[in-house]
Amino acid sequence: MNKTRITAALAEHFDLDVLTSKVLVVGLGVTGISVARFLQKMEFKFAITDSRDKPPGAEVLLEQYPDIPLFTGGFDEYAFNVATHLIVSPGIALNHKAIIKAVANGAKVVSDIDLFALAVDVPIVAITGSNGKSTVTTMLGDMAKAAGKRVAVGGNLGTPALDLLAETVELYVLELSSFQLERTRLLNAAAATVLNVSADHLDRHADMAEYAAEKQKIFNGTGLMVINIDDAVVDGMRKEGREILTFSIKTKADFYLQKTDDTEYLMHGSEILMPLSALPLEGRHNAANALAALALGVAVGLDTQAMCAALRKFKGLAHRMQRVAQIRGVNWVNDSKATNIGACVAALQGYEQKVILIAGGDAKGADMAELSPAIKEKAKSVVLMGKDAGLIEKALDGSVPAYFASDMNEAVQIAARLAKAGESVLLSPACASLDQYKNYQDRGDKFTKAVLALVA
Ligand code: UMA
Ligand code: ADP
Repeated sequence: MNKTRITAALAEHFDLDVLTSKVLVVGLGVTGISVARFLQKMEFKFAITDSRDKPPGAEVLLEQYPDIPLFTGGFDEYAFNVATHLIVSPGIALNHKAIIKAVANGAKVVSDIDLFALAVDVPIVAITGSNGKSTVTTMLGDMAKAAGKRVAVGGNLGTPALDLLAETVELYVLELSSFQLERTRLLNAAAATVLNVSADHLDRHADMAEYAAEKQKIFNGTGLMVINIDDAVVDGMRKEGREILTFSIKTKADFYLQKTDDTEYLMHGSEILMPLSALPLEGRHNAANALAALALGVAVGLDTQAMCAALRKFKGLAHRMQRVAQIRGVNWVNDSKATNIGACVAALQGYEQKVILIAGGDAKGADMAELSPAIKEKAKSVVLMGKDAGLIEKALDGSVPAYFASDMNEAVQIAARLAKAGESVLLSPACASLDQYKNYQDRGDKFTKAVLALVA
């Protein structure tokens, strides 16, 4: 890292000064720790605050940086009063009263993604969307590796952007959430995409227009835009004068699907890339994901053959349409990562025969009426659980038999009684998991455990 260049850029864009700025890192999860490491390397003075009594990163911090002041168990008023800069983790809303007050007193809010953008001087590919981000980010990372690039992959996917920084990296591939984009100004990705926009996180964003506007920020700058022309909201994000590559699973685009002699192919213009059947993933939405990854890869000069070789080997991520078992002829599928309506609808649409759907959790302010047409069309019955189970039942209005379960074991047992050989039971909750589980992985693991217990 060229420290002199980075500190000069931080001073220019954020008035961040190594000697005089008082930086407060707000939030001590993985982002907060990554920011602390970065600031320490850059020799800034800073403190950290987290409203929890025992934030997840506290042990790492105390072990690695015992001298950094840490305020926990509330947002410390003094720390906010003296701060000139707040570096706020994505999980913390900017309308928190401590942040509003500090900003009114002149403090500047900076995101870890902006710090990252200023530190990097090689191409960045940035990926957002309501669904498919992690899949496309991982696909593109695999493609870049197959094409021989030294690539670093992370962001909302798991490894915070600042922890990816390394001299040897030739290409960064970042998954970005609306929470991260909301507070990012300086990202100028070489290529970026918004995969799709459907209702999500409406407990944090005022409405769909605001949510889409945050996502659109990924296109700030001058880089190439990869546009999903099947999604009207995304199609409306095109900017005049910018280089654009389009993709579609419905119609002809720069990257699209074409059927010839009963075989469907992934296409780039007139070039056949590979048969769709060679992509080892369930669901048509994954064809869209593959086309988006190919377009991004072409945008940054990756070799097409190497990208297709990576796609042929791509096994998909856990908790996304993951087949966990076939028991007495019943297929059990874990799609716990379906934390919004769009993902659940995509999962249901992939089935020809009706399924038994396990759904529910925290709807995050979404209108469950938008889910009911897909359930009516594709579900034989539903097993509902979690905080907003009642909202789904209400939206279905008696049109599909609904059963309630208090936990995953009970949900799986009810589904096992309902399912006949040849049918599928799909966990695709359309809701966040945090009302009943640590996270979506925990929910998916509990589902798998309960399913495997059926054999015993
Ligand atoms: N905190 C407070 N007060 C609050 C809320 C949170 O002090 O009111 C503290 C928490 O105690 C926590 C800290 O803030 O210790 C940081 O919280 P964070 O939620 O930002 O967590 P990180 O560990 O930094 O993880 C974040 C992303 N989390 C969220 O956006 C909620 C991770 O995405 C991401 O992988 C990581 O940065 C690295 O970039 C997770 C996620 O759920 C997977 N993302 C959402 C999604 O995918 O739908 C957007
Ligand atoms: P994200 O990182 O945006 O949450 P993931 O790749 O982790 O995306 O997938 C999350 C959920 O969305 C899973 O249930 C998955 O099956 C579904 N999904 C993946 N890609 C798409 C897509 N292009 N359109 C709709 N749903 C999708």
